[in-house]
Amino acid sequence: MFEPDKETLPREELEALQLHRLQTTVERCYATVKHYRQSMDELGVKPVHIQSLADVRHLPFTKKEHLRQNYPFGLFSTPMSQVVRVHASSGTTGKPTVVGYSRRDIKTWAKLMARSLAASGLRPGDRIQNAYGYGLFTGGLGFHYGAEELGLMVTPISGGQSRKQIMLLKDFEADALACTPSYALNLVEAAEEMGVDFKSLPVRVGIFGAEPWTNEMRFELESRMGIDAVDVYGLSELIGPGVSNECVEAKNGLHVWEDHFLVECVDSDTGEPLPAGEEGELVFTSLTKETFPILRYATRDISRLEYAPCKCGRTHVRMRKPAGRTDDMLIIRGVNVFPSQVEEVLMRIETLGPFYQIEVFREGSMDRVVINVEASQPLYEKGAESINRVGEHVKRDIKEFIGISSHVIVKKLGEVPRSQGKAVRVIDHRKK
Ligand code: DLL
Repeated sequence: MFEPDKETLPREELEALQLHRLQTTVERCYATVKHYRQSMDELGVKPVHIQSLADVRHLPFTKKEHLRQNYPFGLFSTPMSQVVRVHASSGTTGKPTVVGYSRRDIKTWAKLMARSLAASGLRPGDRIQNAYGYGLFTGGLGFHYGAEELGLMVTPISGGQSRKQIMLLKDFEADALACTPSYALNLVEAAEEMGVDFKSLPVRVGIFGAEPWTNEMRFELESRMGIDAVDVYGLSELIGPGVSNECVEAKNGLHVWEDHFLVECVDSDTGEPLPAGEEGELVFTSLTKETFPILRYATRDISRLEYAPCKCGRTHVRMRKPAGRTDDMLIIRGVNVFPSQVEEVLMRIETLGPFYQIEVFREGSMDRVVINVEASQPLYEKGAESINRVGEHVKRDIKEFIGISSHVIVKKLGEVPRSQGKAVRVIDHRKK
C-alpha cells in the first residue's frame, strides 16, 4: 500500500476524519463560492448545521449544469493567483466544464493516483506505459503525476499510434499499461497484426477505466493479454482518475479513497439516500480540495456500495463496477437498457469479436435497435450461413436476457469503429 495507515484506518476513525473535513469543506464553500452560499441559503442550511456525516443530505446537490452556468472559473474557491492547473471536459454541446487545482490539490491527486497504482499491484521501480490522453482530459496527467509519485518509470505516449505502443511496451519492458479498456482491445488487435502475441510482452497489469466495462470484458482482456486487469474510476469534477480503484488481490469493487471523498448512493429520481448495498446514483463530496471543492456532485453513474471488509485489508468502502450512466441508459419501448448489459451478452459468444456498437432509430412510433458486432476470423471463414446463425443467436440472447427485440448485423473484423479513448457505444439517431 502507498499510504497503509490511511488506507486501513478503522472505520470509526475514518468517519471522524471525514466529519471534520466535511465541516471544513462546507465552511470553505459557503464563505468563498457564491453559488454554494446562494444554494445553501435557499435551503436554509448553514455550515453549522453539519454536525454528523448523515447531515450531508441537507446540502444541495451540485450538477453538471451548475458547472456550465459558472463557466469558466465561477466555482473556484481560491484566488486565481493560487491556481496552477485547469482541466476541462468536452461537453457534447457548447462550452466545456472547467475544473481547477492549487499546488496542494495537484499533490493530493498525485498521492491518490499513487495509491491507486499501488493497489493495482505496482511497486517503486516498476514501469508504466500511459496511453490515456494527455491534455485537457484528466487521464493522461493524472496517471503521469501519480506514477512519478509512486516511483514508477513512465512512458508518456498518450493515446493513438497503436503499433508504436506495442513496440515500446516490448522495448521499454513495461510492467503496466494504462488506457481505456476499449483502447486496450485495439492494442491487442494491433499486436496481432504485427505478429506479436500480447501475452509474450512483459506487461503484467492493465489499469483500465474512464468508461464502463463488464467483468466479461475483464476476462476477455485478461486472457488475451495475459495480465491482471483492474478498474480505475474518477471524474474531472472531483479530481480526475484516482477517486477509486480496485485492489488486485480481490478485483471485486473499487475502493473509494474515503479520507478525500465522501460517497453516497441515492435514488436518482428522488435524490433520497438508499439503504447500504442498493443500486443507485453515486454522489460525491470532496473533503480536501482547495481550488475546486464540490458539494454532493450528482454523477449520474449507477453503482452500489459494499461495506463488507475486503481481503486486501483496506477499510475504504468499495463501489461496484459502474453499470453505466443514467444519461447513457436507453429506453427501448419502455425497457431500460444499459450498453453494459448488451456487452455482457455479446462477450459470452465466443465466435464474436469484442467490439460492438448499438444504434437506435425511430421508425414511426417504434424504436428500432440495431446491434453491430464483428465475426471472429474463424467464423468469418465459415461463411454466410454460420454467420447468420450466430446473428440469430445474439438476437435470441438479447431478447431472453434483456427483453428487447433487436436487429443484429454481424460485420467483418475491423468494421465496427475503434476509439483511442472512450468508446462510443451508442448512436441514438432518435435524438437528431
Ligand atoms: O474519465 C477520469 C478518468 C481517467 C477515470 C482515466 C479513469 C481513468 P471524465 O472525462 O470527467 O473523467 O469522465 C467521468 O467517466 O462520471 C463515468 O461516467 C465515466 N467513468 C470513469 N471511470 C469509469 C469506470 C475521467 N471505471 C465519467 N467505469 C464518469 C465506468 C467510468 N465509468
